[in-house]
Amino acid sequence: MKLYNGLSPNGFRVAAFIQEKGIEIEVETIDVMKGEARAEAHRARNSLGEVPVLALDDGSFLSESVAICRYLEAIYPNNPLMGKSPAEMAKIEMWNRRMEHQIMGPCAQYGSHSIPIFADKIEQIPAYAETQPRAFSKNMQWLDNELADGRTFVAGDFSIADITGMAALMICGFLGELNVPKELSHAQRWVKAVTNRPSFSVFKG
Ligand SMILES: N[C@@H](CCC(=O)N[C@@H](CS)C(=O)NCC(=O)O)C(=O)O
Repeated sequence: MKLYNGLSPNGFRVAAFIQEKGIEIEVETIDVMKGEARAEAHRARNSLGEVPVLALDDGSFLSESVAICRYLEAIYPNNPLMGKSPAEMAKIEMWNRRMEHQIMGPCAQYGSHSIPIFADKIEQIPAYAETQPRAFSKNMQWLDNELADGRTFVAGDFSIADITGMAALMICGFLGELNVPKELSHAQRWVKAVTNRPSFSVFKG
């Protein structure tokens, strides 16, 4: 097995997942900001020209960060991050989707519509990018309300859903325009809990 990965939100998700599971996988770095994910060599692994991609031992390639995590969870069941019982698995899936759409979404949209390298990939609308910090704050308010029951992590025990939220926080730090409002004490408690985990620094060496 070999992981083709690079500094990026979805790359973070898989890198942090691997660290949290306590497993080791050979990694080849793809420099996303230099456009290496779109090079022919990488498109042969993923026709969408994106990371992360996991090369399996049978010679095939698996892309999509959550699919890669699902595979790793199945072959390395220790330190489960995607739930054990059917109800836990479904709730974590629900929360992962929520964190992806509500929290990571505005960060990713802001980046996609404002970072020059993505102009080749999508039709950038700068005015749309400008709306995303407001969408992020609004959705953080929603998360704050959800966490008002005092729980530390979004879906019970620490899970892939928190990792997806951490990926959003990583982009926020990089972009500097999206912030978790200081007065949202429950959301801030979650931010503190997840950013204190060693896996939050997975890309900082
Ligand atoms: N749905 C995919 C999205 C993968 C994706 O968007 N990858 C981005 C980084 S977050 C990428 O490799 N972009 C390369 C490029 O646009 O050149 C996943 O979850 O893995």
